[in-house]
Amino acid sequence: MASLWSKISAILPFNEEQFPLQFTDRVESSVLEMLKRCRRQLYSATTSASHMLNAQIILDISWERLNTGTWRQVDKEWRRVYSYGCLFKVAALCHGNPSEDEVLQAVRTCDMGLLMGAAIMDNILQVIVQILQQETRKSAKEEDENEHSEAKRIKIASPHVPVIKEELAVPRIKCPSLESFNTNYLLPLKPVILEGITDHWPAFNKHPWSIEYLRSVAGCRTVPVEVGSRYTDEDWSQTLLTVNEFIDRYILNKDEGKALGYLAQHQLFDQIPELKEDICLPDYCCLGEGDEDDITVNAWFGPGGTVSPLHQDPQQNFLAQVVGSKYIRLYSPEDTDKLYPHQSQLLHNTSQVEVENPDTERFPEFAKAPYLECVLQPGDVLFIPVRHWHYVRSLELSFSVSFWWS
Ligand SMILES: O=C(O)CCC(=O)C(=O)O
Repeated sequence: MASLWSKISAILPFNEEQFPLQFTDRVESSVLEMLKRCRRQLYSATTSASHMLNAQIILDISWERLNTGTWRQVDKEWRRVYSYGCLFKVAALCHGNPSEDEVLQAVRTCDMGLLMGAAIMDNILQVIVQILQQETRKSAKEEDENEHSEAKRIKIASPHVPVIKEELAVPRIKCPSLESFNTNYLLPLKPVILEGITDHWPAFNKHPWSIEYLRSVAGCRTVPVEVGSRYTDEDWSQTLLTVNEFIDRYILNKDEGKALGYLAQHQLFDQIPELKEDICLPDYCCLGEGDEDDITVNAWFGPGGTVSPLHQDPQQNFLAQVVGSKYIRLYSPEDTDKLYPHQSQLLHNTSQVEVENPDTERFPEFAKAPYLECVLQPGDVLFIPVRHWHYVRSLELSFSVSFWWS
């Protein structure tokens, strides 16, 4: 991997003078001095253990700042310092002739910077991680070939598939015109399943999404994962895992008896642009008032049985099913009083009711709330109007993508 360093150094500024290190005085001068020392070392001909040590000092100091107070209170300057720490650590790891393990550590370091830091130097960590991934892909491919039958080993749970009553079924429509969608669904805020609008997505054709494909484009990438059946449960938590670890542990269930895991997050497509290229924004988003850049694209990847409790969101939503199927219930915001939202500020958008097993004594009005339901199949896109309550349970291994837009 000797050429790796030449690829990385080619995207670094040409010399120390051109390497930006500008911070406000909220970053202490001692930290700035340490950053400058790392910068000097980056351009020195020799490498020594102190390069790694100094990068780690920056990471440790900024990590403490990142973990003080709530995330909103964290000063962006400290997130930038953290990203610089990641950049210097990656340089220390990849200088010379890094081992496979050092390259994997460098990928993880870039991901930590992308997740916890703030963009620096035209998002240089994103560019570096692409270079690193090209190196790791070769060995990942070999492993894939050895494990090519793993998809067949996925335990098929026998999910409880509800029978959808015709009168409660979310209507379906094939490729409506923009005008027809606007008049009949968007303006009156009525849910509908749009069929046939994802046929051209590479995720269904050029690169059909599968466990093998995910391993090949993102296996070594570190991502946040939700652990637990549902986010309202007390034992629910979040952790960081590589996509390979997530698949082994929660999709292939190698650790028998573990809780459910859900890769549910909005950064995935920014972190792994190859995956974003496999999906397309639905044209209907142009009917909104917001900019295309304001659309949030979320990934929802998990085994059968993951549940998103009944909740509402402040934006319009297109929920597209790519792999597997999901049972979904929708309630109108007009019926919020029958849905018993949690009292706390944090969960006020989430109902206390377990939709498929309601406690009728505690929540007597719930049974009176009218609803629509559906089983979302690959290729279907469900329009969930703004503030419509939705409950989602995956019936099998599932990957969906949602677009939040205004
Ligand atoms: O698919 C899921 O589990 C939840 C989707 C969701 O809540 C959303 O897109 O807002």
